[in-house]
Amino acid sequence: MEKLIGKIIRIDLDIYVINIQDTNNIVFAKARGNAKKNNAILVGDIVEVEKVNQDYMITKVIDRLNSLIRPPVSNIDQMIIVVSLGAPVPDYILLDKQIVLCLAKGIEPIICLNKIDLCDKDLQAKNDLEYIKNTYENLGIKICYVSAKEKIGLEELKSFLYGKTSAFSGNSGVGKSSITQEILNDYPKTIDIGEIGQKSKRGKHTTKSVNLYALNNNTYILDTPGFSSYELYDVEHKELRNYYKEFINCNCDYDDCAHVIEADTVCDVKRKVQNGKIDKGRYERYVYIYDKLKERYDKRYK
Ligand SMILES: Nc1nc2c(ncn2[C@@H]2O[C@H](COP(=O)(O)OP(=O)(O)OP(=O)(O)O)[C@@H](O)[C@H]2O)c(=O)[nH]1
Ligand SMILES: [Mg+2]
Ligand SMILES: [Zn+2]
Repeated sequence: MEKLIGKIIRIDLDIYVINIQDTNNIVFAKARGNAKKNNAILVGDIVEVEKVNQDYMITKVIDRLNSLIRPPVSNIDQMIIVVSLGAPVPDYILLDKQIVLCLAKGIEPIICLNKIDLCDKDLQAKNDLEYIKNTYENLGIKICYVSAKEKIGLEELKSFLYGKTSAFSGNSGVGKSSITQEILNDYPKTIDIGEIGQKSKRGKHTTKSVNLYALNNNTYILDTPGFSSYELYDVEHKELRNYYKEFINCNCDYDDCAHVIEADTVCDVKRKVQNGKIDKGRYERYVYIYDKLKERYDKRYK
C-alpha cells in the first residue's frame, strides 16, 4: 500500500481530482462516506491518499489555513473579487459582503474591476469605475482595472498573484473564467483538467465547479462558480463594524456603538457620514447588512 500527499484541484460529484506533490501526477480518488458531507473536502485541500491496487482513496485532510463555503475553497491567501462594469453592473452590497468575509477570515481582498472596455460608450460604467476607485482605494484595498476582452490590465493582475493562492470570486457573468483563461494562456504547461465551463441552455458558459490551476509550484489560481445570492455566514452583526476600516478611528461616545440606532450626537461614524468623511453608500450598505445579520441572529435565539 502506497501513501501519497496531494492537492485537490477539482471535485466532480464524488470523484476527487488530485495533483500529487512529488510526481506532479494527476490521480482520481474516492473518499469514505462521511468525508463527502458538509464540504469535508474542498478544492485547495492538501490530502493524504492511499493507493490500493489501482484505486486511490483519500484517508486524511491536512489541517487547513482557512476555508470558505462560498466559494467552496480552502487554503487561500487572496480573494480576487471580480466586479464588472456591465452585464452585470456592480452589486455593491455583494462587494462589501465579500470584503467583510475576507477580512473576517484573514484573506486579503483584491478588487478586479473587469469589462473596463465598456467605459468608452457607457457613462454609468465610467461613474462606477470612479466610485470604486475613490471609495475602495481609500480603504487600502488593491484594485486592478481589467478588460479580459481587450486584454487590458492583465500584467498588473498577474503581478498580484505570484507566490500566492488566489481564488476568483464574484457573481455570475462578471468574467472570472475569461480572466483565468487569459492568465492560463501565458502558462501553456498548465495541465488542462477539463472543461472550464459548460454551455447552458441560454448559450452561456457558466462554471459549475471550482477548478484549481498551478501556474508554478507556489502560485495557484482558482476559478469558481458565480453566485446569485450570498449570505455572510460566520460573521455576526456585533462584529461587523470591525471589518470597516473607515470606522476604526471614530470616537463614538460608547465603546460598543454599533453606529446604527445610536443618535448622531453620540455616534462619530454618523457625524462623519454627514460631513462626507465616510462614504454614504458604504455606510448605508453597512446598516443594511447589519440589519440582515441581526434579523438572522434574533431568529436563531428567540
Ligand atoms: N465587454 C466585455 N465582456 C467580457 C469581458 N470579460 C468577459 N466578458 C463576457 O462576459 C460574459 C461572462 O464571462 P465569464 O468569464 O463566463 O463569467 P464568469 O464570471 O466566469 O461567470 P460564471 O461562471 O457564470 O460565474 C461572457 O460573455 C464574456 O465574453 C470584458 O472584459 N469585456
Ligand atoms: Mg465562470
Ligand atoms: Zn458610532
